[in-house]
Amino acid sequence: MSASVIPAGEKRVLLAEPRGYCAGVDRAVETVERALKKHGAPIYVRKEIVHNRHVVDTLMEQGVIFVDETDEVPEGSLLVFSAHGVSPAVRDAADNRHLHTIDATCPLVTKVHQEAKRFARDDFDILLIGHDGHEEVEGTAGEAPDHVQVVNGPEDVDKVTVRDESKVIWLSQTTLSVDETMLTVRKLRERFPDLQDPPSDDICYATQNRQVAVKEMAPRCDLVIVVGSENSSNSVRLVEVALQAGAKASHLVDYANEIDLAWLEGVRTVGLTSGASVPEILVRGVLDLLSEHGYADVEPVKTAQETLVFSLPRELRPSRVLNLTVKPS
Ligand code: 0CN
Ligand code: SF4
Repeated sequence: MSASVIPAGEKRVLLAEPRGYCAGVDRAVETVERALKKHGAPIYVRKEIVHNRHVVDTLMEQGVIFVDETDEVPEGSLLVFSAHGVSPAVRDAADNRHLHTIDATCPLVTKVHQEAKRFARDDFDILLIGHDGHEEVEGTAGEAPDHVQVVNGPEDVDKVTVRDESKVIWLSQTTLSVDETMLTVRKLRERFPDLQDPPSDDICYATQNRQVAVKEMAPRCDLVIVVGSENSSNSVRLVEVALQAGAKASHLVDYANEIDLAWLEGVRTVGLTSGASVPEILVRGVLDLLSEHGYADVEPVKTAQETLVFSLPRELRPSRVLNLTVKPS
């Protein structure tokens, strides 16, 4: 037996909980499914409804057409805005084409938009920590383009200039690494001691909870597999968090068949988690593959219980049944 071969009895999987769908993704995907059922194909979605290849491919097979911009949508059609939110300019463009729109923006992204509007109204300089080019950042920055500067990370802090150092606030994208964001904030505060914090956490509960679970299991893992797509910010952050928290290796995969069996050589403990946009069926696929290779022992690592559910956009809520029974007089 070679030194790197681990006896089956010693192999195990640590399965992070919570993982996978958050309340905002669940709502966004259901919004598209219900809109399709109600209005029939084709319906249009601006950008990917959530950043997951499997979700997008599945909806495309059902008749959803994903577009980059509103001008690709025929006048009068139905357009859904994705979970990541849109700027007022995008809403105006959709109105100008007389599109019927349904907004699947996560309410926790909308909350950050409201903060941006409020602090712009009070004439603050808003330092939006987030990734340039990410749809959510474009949407939030678009609420107050004259007041918002995007700060990608600690390396951007020196470039920031503000008009009045006593009126500066930081806000953030919802799906960042908590630790890296706090590092950026510390560096910003060294430059601007009066920097104000957001009224409440902008990094959402789901992003935070998935990072906490990964941090808990990573020090015990030879390998952490994160199921998620490359353009999914929160999923990519989980790989980084796993490595920073002590996992010996970590990889992001969309599907089980992307796992390179060489990754498993000499591995006793595999950690497994998934991003907030990832359907559980994809995690099951990875568990099946791991089981075929001797990792049948699965131990949950539970750090939080999630119960949040968001109601669907108004247009898709079941209509209330009115009791029209007329009582005899
Ligand atoms: O993967 P997602 O669609 O988006 P990001 O992590 O890239 O922001 O997950 C849902 C998050 C939202 C909004
Ligand atoms: Fe909403 Fe957070 Fe989910 Fe994004 S990751 S959709 S902000 S709950």
